Amino acid sequence: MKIVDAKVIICCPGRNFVTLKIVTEDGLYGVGDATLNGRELAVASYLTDHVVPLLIGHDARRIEDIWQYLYKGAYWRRGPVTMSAIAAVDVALWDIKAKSMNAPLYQLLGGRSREAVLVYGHASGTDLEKTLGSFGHFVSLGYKAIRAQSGIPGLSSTYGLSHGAMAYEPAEKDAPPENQWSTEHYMRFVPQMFAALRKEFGTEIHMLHDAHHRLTPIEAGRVGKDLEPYRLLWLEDPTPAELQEGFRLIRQHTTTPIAVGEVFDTIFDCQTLIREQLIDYIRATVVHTGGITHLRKIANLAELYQVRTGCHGATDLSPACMGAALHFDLSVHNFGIQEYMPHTEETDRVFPHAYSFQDGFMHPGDAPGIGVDIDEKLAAQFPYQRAYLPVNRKLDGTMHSW
Ligand code: EZ4
Ligand code: CO
Repeated sequence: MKIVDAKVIICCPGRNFVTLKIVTEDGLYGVGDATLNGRELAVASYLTDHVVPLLIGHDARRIEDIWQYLYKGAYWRRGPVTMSAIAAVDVALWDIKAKSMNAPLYQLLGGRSREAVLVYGHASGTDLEKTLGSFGHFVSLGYKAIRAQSGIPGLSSTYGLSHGAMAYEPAEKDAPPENQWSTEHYMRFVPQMFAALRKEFGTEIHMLHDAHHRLTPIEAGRVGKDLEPYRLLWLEDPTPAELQEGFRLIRQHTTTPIAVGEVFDTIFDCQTLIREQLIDYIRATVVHTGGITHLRKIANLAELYQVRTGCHGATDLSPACMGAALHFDLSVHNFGIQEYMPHTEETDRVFPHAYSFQDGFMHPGDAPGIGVDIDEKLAAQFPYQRAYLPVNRKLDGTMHSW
């Protein structure tokens, strides 16, 4: 089953997506997401200029071998650009293989381990009252787990807040927007927010929170301790994880479960975190971590240490990534939860898909392959638009992370 063609499709149906489509000699094709928010064209070039020419003539069935060929063959290992490009090839090949067997991908991954995939939605508001209202909206839609983010008194703007009722898009056109940050203001406010949420919505619903890498380890220990009474499902990205040892300090101070890894690109980024049981959920995802092939290895390592998966699933991950992630989630034994933010209606039209949401759970559907396609003609009507994630500055102007 020789690969005869491969092409990169860049489109912006509300936000930018990079998609790889691989075609075989029998006319079967597969798609894979290659979107890297704010650096999209670097991955597109990596694929078009350096990967596509190598793929032509390869046997599409040799998924593991092609993965190793691209990873080891590049000489320059790891990094988000490389690993997103490899992920796109990997997912397109899994899509092709599953289609060739007329089976949904999860059947090739060992079959389903559960009925459906628990997802969490995103409540947010510019102040506490609006966040409570948004949380109630997600409860009414049937969500069983909800992340809460809020504007913070004393700060003019905060990362991670949605501009509409449902769609959430952190990147903005042309140049990075600037947000304000003060750890002191944040640390005073967050426990109050969860006290109010638990008071209004009770103990049954799962609550999550994302600190977006903005705390030092000891500050994160304090936040985790202050949030213990509110029993979060997780506190996400408490501190930047380049320093994996930093999480030891957090663990010494709190039993609030910790999730990290949406910016990771290989198993090497999380091996200390997992082996030392410094985290509870690993957020590495299909598109930024080398595809299904590599993510399964991370999940298998995590299983040994009772760490569960919690894949990143923001809107900058395309429906092709969401489809692949749901097959992974349904099949992998140590699944925990999947992030879900619905895409815009234009995005859903450009990427017809078999997956669905019902009552707080998702299912990848039973269409052969990953169950996600791309309408190339429609995609061509939405050309690329430069956009960047925001930066964060402290009140005195110093750059802060996110
Ligand atoms: O900042 O997807 O948990 N979700 C997040 C997201 C990420 C964006 C980055 O592109 O933190 O909002
Ligand atoms: Co996050």
